[in-house]
Amino acid sequence: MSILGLVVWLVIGAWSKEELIVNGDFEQPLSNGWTEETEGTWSSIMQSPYYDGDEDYEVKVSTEAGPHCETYAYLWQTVNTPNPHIVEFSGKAKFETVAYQSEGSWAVAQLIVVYADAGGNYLGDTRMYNYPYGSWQSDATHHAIEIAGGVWNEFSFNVGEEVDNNLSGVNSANVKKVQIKITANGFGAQICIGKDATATTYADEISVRTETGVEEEKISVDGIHFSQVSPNPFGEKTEIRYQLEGQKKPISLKVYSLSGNLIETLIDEEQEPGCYATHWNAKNIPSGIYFIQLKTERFEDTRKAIIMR
Ligand SMILES: [Ca+2]
Ligand SMILES: [Ca+2]
Repeated sequence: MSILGLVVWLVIGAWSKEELIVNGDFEQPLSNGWTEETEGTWSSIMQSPYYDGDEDYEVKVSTEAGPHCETYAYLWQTVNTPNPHIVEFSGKAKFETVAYQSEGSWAVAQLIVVYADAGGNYLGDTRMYNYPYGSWQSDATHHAIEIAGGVWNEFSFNVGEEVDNNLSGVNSANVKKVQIKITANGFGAQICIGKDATATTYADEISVRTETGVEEEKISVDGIHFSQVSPNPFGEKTEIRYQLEGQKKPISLKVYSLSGNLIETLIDEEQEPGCYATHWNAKNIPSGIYFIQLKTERFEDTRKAIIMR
């Protein structure tokens, strides 16, 4: 990395981390940021420092189902994520489930990351779950990850990559909202008089944040090498370099605003293999953060560009 590159990275890195979840560490009352819903006498959502050995508070989302009833406890929060490729999810969770399965009871504990469009319509989800009474299959809009019960787990992923890699039925470009849902569900069958099924999800350090540091160069599966945008930040004009390998293919190079609106189409055509340099003249574009997206049928990559005057 050149000295100039290092300076740019430090400047951008200093600006560009933003936590979107409110009270994701559960140190404040749950009414700050979170929404609760429970069904059933023995369902509860509580915070305490004693669910985990560390010093601070965690949350416990729990349900206990008696005979003939299905009960649950849900805790959730929704945030806006203009560009999922710069959004990182992370969190800690522990799952516990017990049910008299031989009598038909069941229990499930989950930490779910739900993807929605700008209007809040459900697109798909990633669910970390503990359900010892059978395995769930992933499909085009659900990524089901089975987690052993009884121990704390740490999870983290880039939202855009998760959708691209594991949810074939969801277009990551449409993901404009992410909902974190901490849940416990139970069903009590007919025999027992007491509590037939219990499910508990403990959680802490839930984070959904934007990270817009300078990305490393990377080689794609579709024979594209998207190089750095330079200069960056810039005042009027910058140069975007990329390389195409393999065969002639349709590509597009487009500029989007932070909120996902198309600003300009720089290229939209078939191109032969080779090295390309394109200029973006942004003289009439306001200062701010923009995303330059290079796309083919099988590949999509985005670079941040900053106009600073
Ligand atoms: Ca905490
Ligand atoms: Ca603790």
